[in-house]
Amino acid sequence: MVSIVLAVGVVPGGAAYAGAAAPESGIQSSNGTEVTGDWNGDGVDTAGLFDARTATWYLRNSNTTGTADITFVYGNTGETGIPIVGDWDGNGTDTPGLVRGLTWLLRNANSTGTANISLTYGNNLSARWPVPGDWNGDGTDTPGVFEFSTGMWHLRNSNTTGLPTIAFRYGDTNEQGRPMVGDWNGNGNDTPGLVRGNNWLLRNSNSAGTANISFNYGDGAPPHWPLPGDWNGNGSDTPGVADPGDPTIWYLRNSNTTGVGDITFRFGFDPAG
Ligand SMILES: [Ca+2]
Ligand SMILES: [Ca+2]
Ligand SMILES: [Ca+2]
Ligand SMILES: [Ca+2]
Repeated sequence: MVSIVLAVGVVPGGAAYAGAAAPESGIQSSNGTEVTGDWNGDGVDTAGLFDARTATWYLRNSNTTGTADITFVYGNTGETGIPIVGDWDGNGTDTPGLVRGLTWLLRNANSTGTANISLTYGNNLSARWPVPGDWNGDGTDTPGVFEFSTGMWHLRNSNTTGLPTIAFRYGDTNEQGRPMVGDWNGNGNDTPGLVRGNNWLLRNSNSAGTANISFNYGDGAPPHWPLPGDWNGNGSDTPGVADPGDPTIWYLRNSNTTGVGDITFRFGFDPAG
C-alpha cells in the first residue's frame, strides 16, 4: 500500500525523504517506482511499477516473471508527486494515488483518467512520508503520515480533508528506518512497521509501544526496498523486497519470520533492451 526524489537507492532517514518527489511505496529505479497492491480484487497483492517520466502505471496480476497485465496513465508527464496505492473506495481493488505536497489525489480505477478524490492532509513542518492504510478495518484505505523527526504516526480514517483521527509514537526521534504498513496478524487492520537495515519491526496495533514482531529479511542495504503484501491471499501481509535492476527482481516471503524468499520473479522492463 505501497514512495521517495528520485535518487536511486536513497538511504532511509528524514532528510532523504524531505524532497517533494520522494517515492512512497517503493524505490525509484531507472525503470520506475515499485508498488504493490491487489489490482484485480482476488485477495492477492502483486507487483506494479510507476514510471514518473510518462506517468505510466504498469501492473501485473501474478507474482511471476512477465510483463504488465494492466497499463495506463495517471499523473503528469514528469510527475513529481509520490506514488501510492490503496483501496480508496473499499471495493476490494487497489488503485493509484499521488501525493503532491499536502494534496492527495486518489483514483478509484486502474485506467487512464483523473483523480476521483482530492483532499489535503499532513503538514509541511518536517520530513514525512505518506503511509496509507486501513486503520479501522472497514475495508477502505485512508491517509497516514509518518514523521521522521518525532517517530509519530498521524492516521486519518476517511478520505476527506481534516485532522488525524489517531496519532501515536512508534519509532525513534530522527528515525532512520523505513516506514511501511500492513496487516501483519491478519486481524483486518493495517498497523505500522519499520525496516532498519534488514530488521523488520512490526507492531500489531495503532498505538504507542514497541514492536510485536521482529525478524530479518532482505540484504538490508539500499537499493533493496521493503514492499510488504499479502502474497498468498491468507489475509496477512508479509515481507517483500525489490532489487531495482533492469528488470527489477522481486523476493517475497509468506511469513513474518526470518528466512529466505518463497517467491522470486522479475518484473519491469529493460530500457536498454
Ligand atoms: Ca490480485
Ligand atoms: Ca478500490
Ligand atoms: Ca479504513
Ligand atoms: Ca499472506
